[in-house]
Amino acid sequence: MSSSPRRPAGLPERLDTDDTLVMGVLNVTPDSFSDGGAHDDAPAAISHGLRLVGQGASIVDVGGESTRPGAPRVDEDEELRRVLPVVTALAAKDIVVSVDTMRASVAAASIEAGALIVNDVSAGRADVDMGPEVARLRTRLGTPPVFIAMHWRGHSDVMNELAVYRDVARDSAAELAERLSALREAGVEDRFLVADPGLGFSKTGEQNWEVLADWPTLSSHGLPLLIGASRKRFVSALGVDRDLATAAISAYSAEHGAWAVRVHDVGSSVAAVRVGDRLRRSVRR
Ligand code: PMM
Repeated sequence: MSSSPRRPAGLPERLDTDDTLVMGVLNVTPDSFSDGGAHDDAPAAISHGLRLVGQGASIVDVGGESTRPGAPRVDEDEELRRVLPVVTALAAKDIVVSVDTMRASVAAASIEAGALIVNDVSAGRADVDMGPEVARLRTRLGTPPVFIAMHWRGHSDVMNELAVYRDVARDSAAELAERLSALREAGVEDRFLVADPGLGFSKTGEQNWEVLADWPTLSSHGLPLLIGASRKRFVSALGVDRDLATAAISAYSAEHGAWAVRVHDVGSSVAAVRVGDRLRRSVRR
């Protein structure tokens, strides 16, 4: 459906597949709305990460700062304390780890600890050093890290007030395109970039559905795409099992050619992306 590259450079060969990948969420935070802080200590978080891989996750996304609407920021030392032992242990098992952070210093320390991907929900807006730092970094595989750049308008304490658009799909894609240009100017190469529409970030329930429904606009960046709908309010608001509803969005995303989906419940989305992949291959273009 889209002619965008299917996947970024810089990852192990086993991820060189046309199948949509499943990224498992590992929030190492006491205030995460998703897991209630159940993994706020390294051993529990590490075993949860291994469980995600066992269920079929190709990537584990480790985050030490909640981005839940209204959440306060954590300081840098605390963020490092939460993520580094987990990144180190999972990377030592040759697991592909991404670090979900808005801080260049945390990105750098995590790449040093073995992560291969920097997932910055602010796409370099929260920390001006992020773009140049990621361009400079080299992973344990000897390449720059993959950089996931998401559409973002502001920190969690204010983001719900910022959900004002003329046309949410087009406006948010245009804003992300500006960020992508800034990152390229900072030296991040296109082949390491992934775009993410930022579902649930400064968008009302209805606006999230409008963004997701407009796949041509969503995929207009000419980059691999990551979709993160898992357990978000607009999904829970359907009033059905939020992981099954997330899996349905995973099938839709795979059918449209997403590179990866970011989910909490890996098993259901692994099955769902297989259906989406299978359909995509049989669609007459
Ligand atoms: N959503 C959350 C956190 N990080 N990263 C990317 N790239 N895309 C997302 O949609 C995204 C993200 C918030 O969800 P969580 O608190 O359940 O992890």
